[in-house]
Amino acid sequence: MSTGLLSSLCASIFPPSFLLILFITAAMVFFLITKQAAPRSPIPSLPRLPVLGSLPWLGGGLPPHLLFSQLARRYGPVFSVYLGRHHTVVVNDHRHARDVLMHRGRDFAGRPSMVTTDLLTRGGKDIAFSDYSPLWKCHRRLVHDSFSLFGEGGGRLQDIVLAAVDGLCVELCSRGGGGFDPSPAVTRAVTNVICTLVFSATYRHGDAELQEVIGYNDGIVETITRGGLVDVYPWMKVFPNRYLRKLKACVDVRDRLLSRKLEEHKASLSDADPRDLLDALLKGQMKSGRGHKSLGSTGEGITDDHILMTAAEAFGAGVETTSTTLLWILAYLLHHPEIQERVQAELDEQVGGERPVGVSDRGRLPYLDCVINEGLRIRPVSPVLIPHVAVSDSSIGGCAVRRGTRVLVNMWSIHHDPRHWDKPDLFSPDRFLDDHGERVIPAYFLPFGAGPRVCVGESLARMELFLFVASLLQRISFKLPAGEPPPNLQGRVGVVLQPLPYQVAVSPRAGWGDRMKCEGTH
Ligand code: STR
Repeated sequence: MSTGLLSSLCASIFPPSFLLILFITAAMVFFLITKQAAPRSPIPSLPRLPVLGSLPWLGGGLPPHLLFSQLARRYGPVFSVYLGRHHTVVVNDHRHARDVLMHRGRDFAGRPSMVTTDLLTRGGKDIAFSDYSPLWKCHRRLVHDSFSLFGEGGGRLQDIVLAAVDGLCVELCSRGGGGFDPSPAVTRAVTNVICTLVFSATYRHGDAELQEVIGYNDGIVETITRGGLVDVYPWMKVFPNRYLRKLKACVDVRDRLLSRKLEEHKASLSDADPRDLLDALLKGQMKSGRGHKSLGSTGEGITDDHILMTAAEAFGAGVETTSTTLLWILAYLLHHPEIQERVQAELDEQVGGERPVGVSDRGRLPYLDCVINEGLRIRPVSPVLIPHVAVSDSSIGGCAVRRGTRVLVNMWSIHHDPRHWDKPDLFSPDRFLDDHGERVIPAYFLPFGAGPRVCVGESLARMELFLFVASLLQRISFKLPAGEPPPNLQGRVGVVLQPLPYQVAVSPRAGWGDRMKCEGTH
């Protein structure tokens, strides 16, 4: 039958308007069916070779966050690369990041198993690197609840931090107006806070055990950074690797020290309030019932290994991140003395110099809060967060993503997106204040991540940063030493994004100078 005959036959049976409606309806049904069946255009992907993956196209020597930001300009905000044989989606804008972290947070809450972190965490008995599982959720809740004990209400953290800040101020002032690198003193103070928080130890300057803690931590940081290639190509672990060897040695020292502390705590545990994080974890472990059968697939609950790895991670995470953020903020204040003066004016007006700053002052010090936020925005310590893994088939921005795909969230590009931040490379705390001088937290500011994997120490970290910055600036002014260039702000990527070493000169502020001199002579 010819089409001409068919159409004249149809036209004689159905009126033309009916045919038109039928056609439109059929087209709509077809469109809806095909839209559901096939995802929208797939995620743009870099080329790849067998074994090497996309490595040849990832050259140029740029650190990952900058490289990905550059690739996003060419491939769009979401693209995929093969890191070795691992299909990895890289997300560079806040809308898709919120999809991954929050809206579909559970789908993407997995973690890859990596050679270095498995070694660091006894195969994922920690919080940050452990894969998503019912046991992990229970472990995370326990850590969260234990942290809360030292949080806002308790005031314990405040006492611990203020004691460490006192020591830090004395140490900084004893170096006087000449130039020096503030990093060792800041790291020591922050390490001391974590030692007190985790196992109630407070160390004096030069204490052998404190040096041991700082030593193994430095070793882990260095070796994780340099030995990381085995994480991309796990088969490389068959070759001798001096970084992996050193990492193992440092982890051994760490575990010996922490096991000793754990045993001491077990022996002296009482019904009284927990003295520190180890006590809180041990009590929580007892309450949740050791060896709780319904939890893990292996049938075991929170074990001593979990407690040990939590303590170890609290160290690593608590020291590296906080000291690095403090050093970034200080570096930017050296570039912007007018911002330092404005924070100090706010402190003088709201707190004065007669008493220490407390957590309860936070509401009265909005500008100081903005300075901290701006530091966290412009130099996020974890510029591409920790890799996520899809634990089930899911999607990002409507594009299908298969289970097992790794996802990197490039927080750097989100925090420097010119569509959301005016002059993103400028340190400008005012962007966190609205027209009425009230604090605002934009949706595209996520320095601690978000969703099920959000940093478990966030509120602890924020409180600690607040107390450190406030107390330091209340008592001390920081200046560039005469003839020194301002700090290099480019940063160096290790386990966290760190500032390059720089020099600072300090002078005690009015009211504190005399006190410092007395204390400093001890
Ligand atoms: C630093 C070195 C160390 O001794 C232990 C750890 C384990 C936790 C890591 C930490 C590291 C680096 C910063 C991390 C942290 C977990 C969360 C934090 C990666 C390797 C960030 O996401 C910034």
